[in-house]
Amino acid sequence: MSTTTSKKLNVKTGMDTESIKADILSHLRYSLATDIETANKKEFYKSVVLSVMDRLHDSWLNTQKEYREKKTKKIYYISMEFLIGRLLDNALVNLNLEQEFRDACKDLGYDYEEIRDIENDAALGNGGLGRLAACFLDSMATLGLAGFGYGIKYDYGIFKQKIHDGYQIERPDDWLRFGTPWATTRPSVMYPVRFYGRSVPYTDEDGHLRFKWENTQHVYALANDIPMPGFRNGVVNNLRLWKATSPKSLDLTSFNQGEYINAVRDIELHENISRVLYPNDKIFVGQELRLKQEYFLVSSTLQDILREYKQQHDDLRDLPKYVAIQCNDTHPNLAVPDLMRILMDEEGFDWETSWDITVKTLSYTNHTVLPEALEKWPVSMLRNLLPRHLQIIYEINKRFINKVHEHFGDDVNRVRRMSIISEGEQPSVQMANLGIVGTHKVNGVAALHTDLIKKTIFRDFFEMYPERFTNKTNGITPRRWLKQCNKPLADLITSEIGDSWITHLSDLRKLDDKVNDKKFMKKYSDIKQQNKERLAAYVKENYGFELNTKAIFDIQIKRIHEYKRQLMLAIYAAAQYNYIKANPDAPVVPRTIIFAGKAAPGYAMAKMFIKLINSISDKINNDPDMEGKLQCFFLDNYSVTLAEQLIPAADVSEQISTAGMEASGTGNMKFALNGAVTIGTLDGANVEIKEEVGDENIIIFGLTVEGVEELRRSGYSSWEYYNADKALKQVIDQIRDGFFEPDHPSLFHTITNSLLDGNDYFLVLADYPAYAEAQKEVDALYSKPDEWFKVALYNTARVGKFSSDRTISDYATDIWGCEDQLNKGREYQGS
Ligand code: GFP
Repeated sequence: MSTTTSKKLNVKTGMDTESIKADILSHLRYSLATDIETANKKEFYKSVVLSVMDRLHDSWLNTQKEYREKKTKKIYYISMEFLIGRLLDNALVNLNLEQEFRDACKDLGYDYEEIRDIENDAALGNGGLGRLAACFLDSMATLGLAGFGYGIKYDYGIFKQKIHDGYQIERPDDWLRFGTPWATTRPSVMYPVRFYGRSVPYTDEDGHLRFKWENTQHVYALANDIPMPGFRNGVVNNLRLWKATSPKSLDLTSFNQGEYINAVRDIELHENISRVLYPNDKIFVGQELRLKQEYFLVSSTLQDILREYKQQHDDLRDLPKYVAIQCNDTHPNLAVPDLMRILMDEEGFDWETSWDITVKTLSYTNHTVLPEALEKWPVSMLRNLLPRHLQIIYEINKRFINKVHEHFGDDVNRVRRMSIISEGEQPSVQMANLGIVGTHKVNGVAALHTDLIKKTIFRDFFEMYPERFTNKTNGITPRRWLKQCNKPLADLITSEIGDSWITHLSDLRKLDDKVNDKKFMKKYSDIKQQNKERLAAYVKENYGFELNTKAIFDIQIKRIHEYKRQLMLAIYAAAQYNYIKANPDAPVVPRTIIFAGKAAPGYAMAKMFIKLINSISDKINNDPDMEGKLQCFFLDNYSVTLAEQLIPAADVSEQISTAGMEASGTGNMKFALNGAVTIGTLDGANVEIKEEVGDENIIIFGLTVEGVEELRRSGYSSWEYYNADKALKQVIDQIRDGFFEPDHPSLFHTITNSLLDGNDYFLVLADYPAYAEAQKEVDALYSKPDEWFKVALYNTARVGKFSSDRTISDYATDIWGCEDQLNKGREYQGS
C-alpha cells in the first residue's frame, strides 16, 4: 500500500469527499474484512454508516463532556416507543454532508439512493406516540438541550404487514438480522433489573421501620446507544436503548446437573423481555410480559440516571434541580414507586423527602382520552412481580386519599374515581392516576385534548390540582418532514427566503407574500406534480399499481382504527364509484385515493376495514368505466419511510376522526407543511391548524365535540341517517349484500351491523353527508388550480407553530425548568 493511501485511510473525520471515500474503503477492509471489489451493497451501506459515525463520535463525546463539566440539567425522555425510521439521510442532513457522501458513493461506483434504501426502518413504535418521541429527540439536539431518550431495543419492531387476498397478514420485523451499525453496545453500562421476591420489614439503627426487597430474580439491562445529532450545531445527544440479557451466574447450577438445554432455555426466557414491541390497538390488554418490559425500562433508566447524577452531585435532594424525567404516556409511570423505593430503601430518605424529590423530578404526558386505552395493572400481578412497588403504591394512595378527603370532604364517589387502586372483583392500579398524583406536571398534546382531559377523564384531579395540568401541542421536526423528505420544495423555499426556516419554522410566513408571484407559484405547483410522479414511479416499482398523476392524490395514512374512520373514506370511494357508473358522461374531477396503515393483530374490526378497502379498490380499479376518473389503493406495510414518500405527493390530507377522539394527530401537520389541503373534523390539532392557516384554507366538516355529545344525549339513531341519504344507503347495502365480495356476500356483516344495529358508535353515518359535501368543495377548489395552490401555499407558509422545536421549547420552559439551555442552544445554531 502506498504511503498516500495509508495516510488517507488514517483520516477519520475529514468533511470532504476524498476523506469520506478513504474512510469508506478503510471500513470495508478493516471493519468488515472485505474490499470494494468483493463487497455487496449491504456491506457498502455498513461502511458508509460507519464513516458517518466517525464524523459523529467527536461531537458525541464532546457534547457529553460539556454537559458533565457544566453540570447541565439533563432531560430524560422515557418512552416504550421510538419510531425513528431510517437514520442515514437524517444524520447527513444534520451534519451538512449530504453532497459529499453522495459524491463519495458515486466515485466508488454506487448510487447513494440505492445505498440509503438498504437501511431497515427502526420501527420501534406503533404510530404517533413513538414518532413524536423521535421528533422530540431531533428537536432537543437541535435546540442544544441536554435531552436523552431512553427506550427498549426490541429485537422485533412493529410487525411487517403483507396483504394476502385483501387481508392483513403479520410477519415479524427482523430489523436486527444483520445488526445495525448505528447502535454502540456499552458493556460497561449494564444494570440488574429485579423482579418477584418479597418486601421484608426491619428496623434501622435509628429505630425507623424500613423495607428490603429480597429474594428477587434478576435480568440485566445492557445499554445500546444511538447518536442523535442536532441540526448543524455540533450537538450530538443520545438515545439509549436497553437490551435484556441473562445474568451470567443464572445457569451454573443447571450446568452442574448437566441440564444444558434447560439452562439455555432460561437465558431465552430472560432475554424475551426485549424481544418484541407490543402492537397496541388502544385497548389495554394487561399481559405480564408487557408489565415486565415497562419495569425493565424504568428500573434500568433510573439506575443509569442516578449513577450519572451521583458522579457529579453530592446531594440527591437536588435531583429536581439537575434532572427532569418525562414519562411518555403511562407506560413508564412505575418510575413513581421505583424512585420512591430507591430514595427510601437504598438511599435512606424518609417518605416526605423522597416524595418531594419524586414529584418534582417527574412529569407525565397523556396521549388519549379513550378510557379503554388507559393502563390498569391488576394488583395480583403487581404483588407477584413487584411486591415492594405495590406496597409503596398502596401507601401513596392512602396518603393521597386523605388529601382528597381534606379537599373535597366525604365525597365517596369522588374518592372512588380518584383512587389509584380501583376496587372491585379484580382490584387494579390505575396508572394514569398514579401519574397525576406522583408528578408535578401532566400535559395533553393539543389544546382541545388538554381541555378535554380536564373536563372528562381527569376532571376530579384538575379540580384538586389545577396548576399541574398544562397543554403542549405536538409538533414535527422540519428537518425530516420537509428538508429531507421534500428536497425540491425545501430548496425552492430556501432560494426564496433563506434557510432560517429549518430551525425557525415560523419564518415560513415570509412565503405568504408569494401567492401573487406567478413564477414562484408555478415552481411550487410543479414541485407537487414532480412529487406525485416520483411517488407514482415508486408505487409502480414496489406495488405494481399505476397511479393517475393527473388526479387529486387523496391520502389517509395512519393506524387503522374505528375512531380514525378510514371507513368513511372507503364509503366515499364506493359512492363515487356508484356516481360514475350512474352518470357515465358527467364530468368528474379525477381522484386517486390512497390508504396505508396497520391494524393491531387482535383488532378484528380494523382488519375487516382493510379487507373492505381492498375489495372496494378491486371493484374500482378493475372497472374500465373508472379509467381516468377514480382509483383506490391500499399500500401495505406503512412505515416512516413510506410516509416520507407519500406526504410530499399528497394533495388532500384526510384527518377525519370522530371529534373528541384523536388527541392531536401529527400526520395532519406533516401534510399541511408539504402543501396538502386538509379535509378534517374539528378534532385534535386540526383545530389549531385551522387557526393558523385560516378558515378558508382548510376544509372542515362534521360534528364538533359538543355536537357529538349533544347528538348522543338526544338519542342518535344511525338508521335515520341511513334512510335519509340515498348515496350512503346504497353503499351500505352494497357492503352488506356482497356487492364488493360476491363470493362471500356476508363477509362484511360485522361492519354493517356495527353501523346499523350497533348504532354506529363512531358516528360515521352522522358525519357522512357533511363529509360528502366537503369532498365536493375539494373537487371545486381543485378545478381551479390557481386557487388550489394558493390554499396549499398558505398551508406550507402558516404551520410554523407545529415545529417540534416549538413544542420542546414549551416543555423546556413550563415543565423541565431548563429554558436557560434553550437560549444558549439557539445562539449556536446556524454557525
Ligand atoms: C397518539 C394519539 C395521537 C397523538 C400521538 C402523539 O397517537 O392523536 O398525536 O399519540 O401524541 F392518538 P398513536 O400512538 O395512538 O398513534
